[in-house]
Amino acid sequence: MRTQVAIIGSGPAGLLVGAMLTQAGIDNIILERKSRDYVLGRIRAGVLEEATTALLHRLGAGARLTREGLKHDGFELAFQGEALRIDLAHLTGGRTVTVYGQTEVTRDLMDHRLAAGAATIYDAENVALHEFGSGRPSVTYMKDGLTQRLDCEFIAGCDGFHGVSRASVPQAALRSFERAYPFGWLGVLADVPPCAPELVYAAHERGFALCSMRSPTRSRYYIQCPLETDPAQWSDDAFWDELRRRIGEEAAARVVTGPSIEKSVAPLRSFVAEPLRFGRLFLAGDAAHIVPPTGAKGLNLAARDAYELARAFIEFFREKSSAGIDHYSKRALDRIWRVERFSWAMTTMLHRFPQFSPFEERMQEAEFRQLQVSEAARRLVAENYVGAPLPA
Ligand code: FAS
Ligand code: PHB
Repeated sequence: MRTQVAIIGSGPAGLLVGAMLTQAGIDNIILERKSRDYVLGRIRAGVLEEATTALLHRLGAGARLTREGLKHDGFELAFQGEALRIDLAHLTGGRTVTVYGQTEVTRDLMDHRLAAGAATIYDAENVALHEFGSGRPSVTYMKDGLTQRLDCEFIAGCDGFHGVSRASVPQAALRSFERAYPFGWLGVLADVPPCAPELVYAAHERGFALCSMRSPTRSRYYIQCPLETDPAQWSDDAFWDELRRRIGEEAAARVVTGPSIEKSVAPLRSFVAEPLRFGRLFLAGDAAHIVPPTGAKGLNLAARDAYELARAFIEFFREKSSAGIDHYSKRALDRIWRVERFSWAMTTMLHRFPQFSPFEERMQEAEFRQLQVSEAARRLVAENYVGAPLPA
């Protein structure tokens, strides 16, 4: 088989690269190691920047998002029980975010791809990348017990942090930067109404908690937990009790409890690989970087990578210009590091770090107090949270 761009991974990054290439008439095939249902079963992000929603609409994949997405023009920070609203719309000249689960984004993009007749090969096992340093890259994989080969002109490595793409790059050619946090997030999804109209990020001496949602009848909650936490060891009641201890009496009184429909632990990590290009192989999304979810950036960062990489491929095939692909890595990394900083800063301010000295704990409080007294400080948080607009 042959295609112009082989895309590894059917998460948001791979699906968005594929959708943009298909819209531009550039042939592409997605190789996904799991089934469609398995990919859709993963509960991940929940907040979309305007740039991400604009991209979905430009691709013609935004109809359900318009119907079901919840537009939010602010969120709340709570620090040891003191609340502070970040008025996104006021601070950014009207910019907002949309609450719409990553699962739904993935479903919409998969359905959009199917309707466009673009190919995704699910359950593709043992994917291997070949000769991407030359002008003749190819990908091999196992499907139904048979080894298949896909010749291509470019490979988009969109296969997440544990994927094969970054792992295929010779160690000497790649430099990575990592900060592993000494805790994780225990997340619960439940069909109960949210406790507040907007997201609540709460710092508490017992640990961080986040009140989020998926719809007016479905809530998503997180509490900071030790890395080795086994979600099965947490009863629903124990989770609800701990959540209410951390979010302040007013919000706690509004929490509606119910049976969890999903319960999982996610580790928190900051990670960047440099560079993002290796000959004909390009990394995008979690294959290239990881942010702690405190800034609601992971999915949005992946979407922006996908936008820039797909435009670079389109420029190459349409205008025979390599300017886009030659500048992709530097341009993306400049943006990625700024988002890494924001996600790291939000995580550092709001979580309980067992190894922090009393001085560092005062610095956490000072970060919050600075936001209380300075509109400029709140504007910086708001601008980072809503993200940069998509170019016209
Ligand atoms: P993804 O990991 O989504 O997709 C990669 C795809 O590649 C997967 O479908 C995988 O099956 C496939 N793949 C992997 N190896 C392969 C191989 N060898 N061959 C073929 N296919 C392969 N972000 C937020 O903003 N908020 C959150 O609350 C949040 N929670 C998260 C919780 C967890 C447990 C995780 C892991 C991430 C979370 N994230 C969150 C970040 C997440 O949303 C990512 O940023 C987003 O999924 C990135 O999308 P992709 O880059 O497409 O990677
Ligand atoms: C979520 O709803 O899953 C979510 C929202 C905001 C975050 C992280 C996760 O910062």
